[in-house]
Amino acid sequence: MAYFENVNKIKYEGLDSNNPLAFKFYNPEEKINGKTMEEFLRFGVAYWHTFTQDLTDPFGSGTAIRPWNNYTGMDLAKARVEASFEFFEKIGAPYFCFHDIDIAPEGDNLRETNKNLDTIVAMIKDYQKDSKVKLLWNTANMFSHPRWVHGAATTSNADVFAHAAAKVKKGLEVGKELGAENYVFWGGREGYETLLNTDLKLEFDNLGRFFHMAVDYANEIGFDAQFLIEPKPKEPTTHQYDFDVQSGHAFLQKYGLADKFKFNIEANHATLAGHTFEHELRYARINGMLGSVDANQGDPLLGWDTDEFPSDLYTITLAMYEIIKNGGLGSGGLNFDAKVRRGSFEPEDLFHAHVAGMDHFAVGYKVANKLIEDQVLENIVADRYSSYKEGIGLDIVEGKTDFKKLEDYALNQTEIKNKSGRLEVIKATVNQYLLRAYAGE
Ligand code: XLS
Ligand code: NI
Ligand code: NI
Repeated sequence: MAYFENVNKIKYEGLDSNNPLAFKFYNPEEKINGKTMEEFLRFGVAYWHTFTQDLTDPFGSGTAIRPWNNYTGMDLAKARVEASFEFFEKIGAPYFCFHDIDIAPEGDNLRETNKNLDTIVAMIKDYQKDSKVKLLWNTANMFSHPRWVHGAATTSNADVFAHAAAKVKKGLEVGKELGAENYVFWGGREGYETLLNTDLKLEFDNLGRFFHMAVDYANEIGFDAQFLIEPKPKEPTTHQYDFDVQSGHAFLQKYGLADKFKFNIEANHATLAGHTFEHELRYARINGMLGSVDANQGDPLLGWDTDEFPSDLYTITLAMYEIIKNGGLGSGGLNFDAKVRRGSFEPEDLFHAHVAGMDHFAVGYKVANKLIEDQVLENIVADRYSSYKEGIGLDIVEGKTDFKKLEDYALNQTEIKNKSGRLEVIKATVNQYLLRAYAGE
């Protein structure tokens, strides 16, 4: 049975195509630097946004028309699996991602929940046999149910901590069963509302203990996926512990976990933290911590996680610049942690949204690649820091100076000259590269 009868397999038709259900830029087979776009970009579909959620917002109920809407309970979960593999196949995304409760409903207790999960996991495994589609990552939803009200690994309630451990234990087993390439920890409720009732030190220490136990258990069962922390500064919690990559990295280092984890960086979370997307990617990259990406974008006029499909070509280009410089994402990928707007409620909108996201990343990839090929930013940066290549600058970076020597040098300086940073022309150059891509060059 087909759930998306009106949609055929999406093909690459090129820049001149007017077919909304065709790629204009993303050509999965096109090779860049010896790799096909499909191999390098590693697109993933987020199960929760695409198959589970109904476009509810805080002021109104769901609007989504979905061909599986007439099912309930486990039948609904099964219908979603069938629909999802049809979707993956038609859109041509090689990966998907899910939270445990996206794929199977919670039962009355943990045993029942795990049983539901086992049924659906077996079904997914069966579908995977006839499909190229792989699991980029899975995770445990430890934020929706009321039990997580005070947190999961950072809860004030030890019984909840134990429940969280059991959920992640199961998640690691599921990941292993389905061949997940990564396992994600997003601390939706790991944080606090107010310090007035919070033991900050105990909560951080418990988070460290929790992650160590997760690492140990993965080793024990031979699950070798890359572990990823997904930072977000706030929402739903007022202050979230994995605030951004820099603070997350400090946490991992303090608790001796830095060699076990990398980061899953989400564009909208970066901007909520007051950073650009590319800042988070750069910080992770220069520290060898760039693991995977949740490809979406926020609305600059709104202060929350709107999870829109990515369309800002400028930002995407700068993000792809970081990813290329990183040598790709390794076992990570570009997961569309993005939902169609509440007004885009028809099933076909799910395809339009993914076509747009994939095309936009293909543009960014090509433009960034060209920028790097021509060494545009590299030359600018090399020139800007050229004073460290010789003389006193070289002594500084080689550790051959101290304050006395530097004072001696400074006292004998006649005139200090700075060079222009040339911000405007640099931005114009990046735009020029983008516009050339529009022109198909
Ligand atoms: C929410 C997060 C979430 C994670 C996975 O803001 O982005 O969807 O990606 O738990
Ligand atoms: Ni995310
Ligand atoms: Ni998010």
